[in-house]
This record gives sequence, C-alpha cells and structure tokens, in this order.
Amino acid sequence: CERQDGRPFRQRLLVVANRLPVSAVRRGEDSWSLEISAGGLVTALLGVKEFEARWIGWAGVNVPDEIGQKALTKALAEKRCIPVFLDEEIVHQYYNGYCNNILWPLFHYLGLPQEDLLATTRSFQSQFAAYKKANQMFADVVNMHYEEGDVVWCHDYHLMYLPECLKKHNTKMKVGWFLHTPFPSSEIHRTLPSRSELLRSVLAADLVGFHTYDYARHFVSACTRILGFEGTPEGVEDQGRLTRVAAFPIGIDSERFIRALELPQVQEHIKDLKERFSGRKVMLGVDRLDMIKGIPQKILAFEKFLEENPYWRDKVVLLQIAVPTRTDVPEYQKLTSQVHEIVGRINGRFGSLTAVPIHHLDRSLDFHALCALYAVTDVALVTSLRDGMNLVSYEFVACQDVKKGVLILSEFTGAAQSLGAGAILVNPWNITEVAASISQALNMSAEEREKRYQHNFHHVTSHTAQEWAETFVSELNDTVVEAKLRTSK
Ligand code: ADQ
Repeated sequence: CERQDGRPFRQRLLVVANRLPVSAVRRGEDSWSLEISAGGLVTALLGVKEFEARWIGWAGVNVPDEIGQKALTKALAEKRCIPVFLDEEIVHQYYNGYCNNILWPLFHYLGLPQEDLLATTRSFQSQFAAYKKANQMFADVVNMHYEEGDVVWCHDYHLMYLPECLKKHNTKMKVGWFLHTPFPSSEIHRTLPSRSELLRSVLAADLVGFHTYDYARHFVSACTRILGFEGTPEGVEDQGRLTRVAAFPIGIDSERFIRALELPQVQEHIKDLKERFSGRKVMLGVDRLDMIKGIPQKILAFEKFLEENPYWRDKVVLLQIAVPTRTDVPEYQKLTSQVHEIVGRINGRFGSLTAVPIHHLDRSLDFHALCALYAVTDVALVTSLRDGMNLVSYEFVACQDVKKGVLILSEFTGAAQSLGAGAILVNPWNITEVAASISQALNMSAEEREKRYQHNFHHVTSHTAQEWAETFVSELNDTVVEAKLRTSK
C-alpha cells in the first residue's frame, strides 16, 4: 500500500471501535449498499500520515446468514473495513445492556440503574458475560487480521475488556485504548460490580488515553485504590510493568468547517436563516437527545431568562436541534416527552401568534445546514451534565469568523478545560446562573466577544482531530518500544 505521495506506509493501524464508520443497507441476498459516515474519528484518522488505517467493528445490522455475511465482508473490504458479526441477543445484552444501561450512565455520574434492583442484579451478571463474550469476538477478528508490526487502537467504553483479550493471545501486539467519555471519580467507579476486572483489562494495553488530565487522574486513582497498584507520573505500575496513562484532548477538522462556510449552498442557508430570524438574536443548542446533555436544564434556564428579562422576549429565539438516539430505551422516550412538554409550555407562555421563543427539532441536520446554523448564532448553549469533550462547542467556534458569538459552556465538559478562558462557564444544574449567563452573553460588548472568540478560535484551529490521532498513535508506537527495552534490561 502507498500513501498519496507514493511512499509506502510505515505501518498498519487497526482501529477497533464498536461501530464501523459505515451504514450498511441490504439490497438483496448477496448485495449491500454502504455509506461512509464522515464522523470525527474517520476524519481524524485521515491525518495519521505514516499509518494505513483499517477499521474493525460491528456494522450495526444483524446478518444471521452466511451468504449475507460473506457479501457484506467483501463490500466492506473495499472501504478498508472489517466486520464483527454480533447476533441480536449479544447486541441486546452487551450493547443495549452493559454498555448503554450500565457503563454509559455510570461514567457520566448518573449511577447504576436502580429502578428495579432485583432485575438489575439478575441481569448484571448475564450482561457482563455478554460484554466479555462480545469483546472476545472483536479480539478474534483482530487476531485474524493482525500482522506483525501492526498497531492496534481500541476505542471507548464498549471495548474495555479487549486489551486483555488481545494481549493474552499475543503479548507483543502494540495495543492502545482511548476513552471518549469521562472516566469518573474512583468513588463512582468502585460501585461497579466488575470494577477490578475492567481496570485490569484496560491496564493490559500499552497506552491508555483520556480527553483530559482529570479523567486520567481518576483512572490512576481507581487503579491504586481498587487494585492496589502504584500510580506514577507516567501511569500505573504493577510489579515493574508500566502502563502509560495520559491525556490526549480530541479536536475537530476545523478546516472542513471553515471551508464549508464559503460554499454557495451554505451561504444560501445563511441568507435564509438571517431573513427568517431578522431582528432577533439567535441562541443555539445542538445535541444528541441524551440525559447527559442537560437539555431540560438548558430550556428551563432559558425560561427563567425570559421570565426575568421581558425586554428580550420578542428579540431572542432558541433553536434546539436534538437528534434522537437509543429511541427504544424507555428512559430516552421519557426524556423526549419531557423536553416536548417543557418546550410546549414555554412557547404557550411566551409565544405570540406570529413567533415562538423556542424552535425545537427532533432530528439530525446535514453538515451544510449545521455549518450555516453555527454561523448565524449569537450565543451557543452547551449545558451537558457531563461530557467527555463536547465537539459541538468546537464546531461552533470554528464557524464564528463573522459573528464572534458567545459560547456558554458547562464546566462539566472536557471542552471546559480547553475553551474555558473564552467561554462563559456555568454549572448547568444552577438554572439561575445559566439564565444570568444568557443575559451576560446577549449584552456583551463587541470587544470582549472578539477577545474571547480569538482565544477559542486559536485553540480550535491549533488542536485538531488529525493532530490528536497522530499524537496518540505515535506515542503508542514509542511506548511499546520503551516497554520492550524495559523488559530486556
Ligand atoms: P457525542 O456524545 O456524540 O460524542 P459530541 O462530542 O458533542 O458528543 O459530538 C456530537 C457530534 O454529532 C458533533 O459532531 C455534532 O455536530 C453532531 N451532532 C449532534 N447533534 C446533531 C444534530 N442534531 N444534527 C447533526 N449533527 C449533530 C462522544 C462523547 C463526547 C466526545 C466525542 C468525541 O460523548 O464527549 O466529545 O465522543 O470523543
């Protein structure tokens, strides 16, 4: 394989994530159509110049028959993707159960499920068994495709058991693991019944990465308190074997957003939006509809702001774009109804025959529409209760060359550590504080907005997704070389 400049790649990178970056739709018994989703990780990996990346993951569809599996494998190979086939029962127990019902809420400080304690306790063991089984299935596919010299990069909370499965099979494999969510305080992690097994497995990796220094510190504390291992400035040490632990804050492909703003179709969108909301300041929220994003808190804070500031009632609009996720889970259905109910109440209370203060959309927007929205926004509101990083805040900043709008950002996002100096930081649980920050943002002088924007824009354009991936992968490569030297001493 060759790079674009004709030189051969130095090494292959096997990226293992729960989902492949493609949507697969079955067209016939042995035919599939595939669409690559240009998510952050895909773009980030394009920047890893020295490595030829291959993806290993679940295609998101159940393919019980051999003909279908063969055809999908062949189609995916053209996109450098390798599927892991998971049946419905495994998906239910591993993905919906252990990943989304246990690890996701726990890592975001929402605790373990408590509604039906008896059922939770019973299902916990079977879900953890399915989690381990699924991770082993991922490992089997990695082992099948691994060639000596490859670097393996495992992603996220779905695959915490994978490093151990891989190292058990081949101790020489270079394995890295990166967590996209927060890693919670050790006091939270220690409530997890499978706490030790998961930590030990992650420690089998050569390099363990988090978005922020705080998450890395929480992880090291969990390993020292729960496993009794030693925390060192480099990571976690156990009987002379060091696992390097560090912070690698992700970024976005800022150039992609900046370039998009020049496109005629985006300019057209911008013009429409400006006409539509002329005479009103635009406030924007863009989130997946998830409990961690603090959407009800955001809307209630906006209501409080309207309540306290009658002057602004017909001069500001909140556009909340919330793409539904995990729609089959009852808690998520409840959240959707709750949000609808609050929006309806506030629009009834403060709306008029011709205008409403909140426009709420339950859907995803295409890239160009999203860029246009970011560009016309005066105030972006990110009120996550916890968020590993939060890329929406980065995307907003990248599109603000003209407006120099204000970012109101939850202090519980990873982004608060990088964009904190340019944003107004808030505690999303404190609705009075968020309402006051809306007022501060809308009344902010042009000089102060410019200063804050410059700070954040500089950060967003100088800490990109490509740089993030390249740093992690090259450090992973070096870490293994060091580890080998250490053993041979
Ligand atoms: P997410 O929880 O998905 O990611 P985030 O970082 O905000 O959160 O990324 C969301 C992405 O989806 C953004 O690129 C955004 O543009 C897009 N998006 C969201 N709502 C949309 C909508 N309605 N229409 C179109 N696009 C929409 C997880 C972690 C984060 C971490 C990332 C990356 O939870 O904390 O920042 O991974 O590591």
